[in-house]
Amino acid sequence: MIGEQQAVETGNLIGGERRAGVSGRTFESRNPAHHGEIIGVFPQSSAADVDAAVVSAQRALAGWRSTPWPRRGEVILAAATIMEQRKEELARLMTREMGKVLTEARGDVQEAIDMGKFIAGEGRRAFGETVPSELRNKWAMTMRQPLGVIGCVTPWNFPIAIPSWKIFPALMAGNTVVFKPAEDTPLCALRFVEILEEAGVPAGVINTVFGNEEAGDAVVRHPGTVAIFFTGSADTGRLIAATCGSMLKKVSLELGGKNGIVVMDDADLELAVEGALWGAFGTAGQRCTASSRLIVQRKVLGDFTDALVSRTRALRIGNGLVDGVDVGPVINETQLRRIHSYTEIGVQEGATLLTGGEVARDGDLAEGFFYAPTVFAGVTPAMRIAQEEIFGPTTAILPVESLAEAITTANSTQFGLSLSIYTNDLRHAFLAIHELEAGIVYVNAPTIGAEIQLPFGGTKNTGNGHREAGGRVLDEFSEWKSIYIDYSGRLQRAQIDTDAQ
Ligand code: UN1
Repeated sequence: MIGEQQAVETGNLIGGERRAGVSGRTFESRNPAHHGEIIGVFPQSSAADVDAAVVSAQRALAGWRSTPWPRRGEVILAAATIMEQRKEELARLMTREMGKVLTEARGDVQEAIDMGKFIAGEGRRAFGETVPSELRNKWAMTMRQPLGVIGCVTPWNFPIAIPSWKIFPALMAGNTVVFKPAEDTPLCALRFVEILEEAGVPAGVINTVFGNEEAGDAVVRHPGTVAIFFTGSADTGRLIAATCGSMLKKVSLELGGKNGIVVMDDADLELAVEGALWGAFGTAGQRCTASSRLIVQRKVLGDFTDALVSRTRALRIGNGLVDGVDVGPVINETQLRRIHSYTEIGVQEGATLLTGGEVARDGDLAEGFFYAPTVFAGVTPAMRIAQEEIFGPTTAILPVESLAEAITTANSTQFGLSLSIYTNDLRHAFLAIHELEAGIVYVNAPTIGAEIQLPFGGTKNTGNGHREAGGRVLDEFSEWKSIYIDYSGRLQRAQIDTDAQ
């Protein structure tokens, strides 16, 4: 079997030690392309494990927050450099554990390297402001302070990149972290954290507890975590927001998407087809940015659909470690069933299934969780397949007559992560940039592929108004302190003594 290696067995990483879970229960991580292959065995953590992790993070806070910013930046840069050296090994591991094809796994690791390098520079650039005071002989300025112990709860679809978006800036700002990675990709998380340790992150600054939603819930509820950073489903996000709301805890949520590509009559059709194929079926559609709706103007509908279907049929499904494979497995059996249930829903709703729509079982594929890339046509905005996040290789073509209808259709979901338009008309492009309700808009490119130096996140039910990455990312991970220094030697009253000499 390709890439098979010995299964890893580990405990949680708390205070620089490997600790078995308190309950003694464990779970396995398995290869979604060959379900028989066990990748590793990890503790099924409970509230007691999370408590130990929080206590360890609290103990480490004083030392880490007082470590100079530039020194913290050097540690993060060292981590990014180690990742760069071990990129291939990490990518191969990711393909085995999560399933995405190797080229994309390399991209995932690269995104984390980019994030590390980008944020490390903040070590010498985390500026505050010097602000004029309204009073004479009085100085006013601001500085950033860490939040404290923060909880990071991350998904399986970007098993290294997404943790890096949260953990690198959290550490840069002087916070300590309790990290609960997804149950489907614990080994990627373990390797990422080991690299942080190797780079010089002191014991207790990052503490990792493996497990399922029980552990995640304990991280959210623990009174010692002062802020929660979560990427995952809208349903879970709502529960987390409610808990954090009642505890007055800061919470950053990056949730679902129902992203759409608009294809105008004046578009470069070949480019649009290629973009749709990549946006819909890259990562087997398991991106929150996946292009799950294709909103196509009538004149090009026939040609676009024909080209897309023939290109979709030519995609090679298989183990992502094999050269030439385009679409890997989906993450697990539950997701496979869920994806197929949406095929049934689409058919029941009266959409036309053009290709795919079934579990792929040929030969070796029966050993894993593969789903044939699926295209529906004749979809209307109200259908569930046009509204709900499927998180699999399924896309829906929605015909429209005009730019106005295209924009209304694109905006007609509860989510607002990423929208795109293919057009050669500058007017159409700029109108779309203004009118599309999303945190990210692309022109002549699909909805996936955000770069870390720009803010990432969405409007509406995609989140709660926060952004990850980008130039302002430290605002999410630090608090402002305002400092006034009165050197007049007498009492000066703000708002009252403003004219005093
Ligand atoms: C996600 O799917 O949760 O923009 C993140 C992209 C990637 C990140 C996706 N850079 O598609």
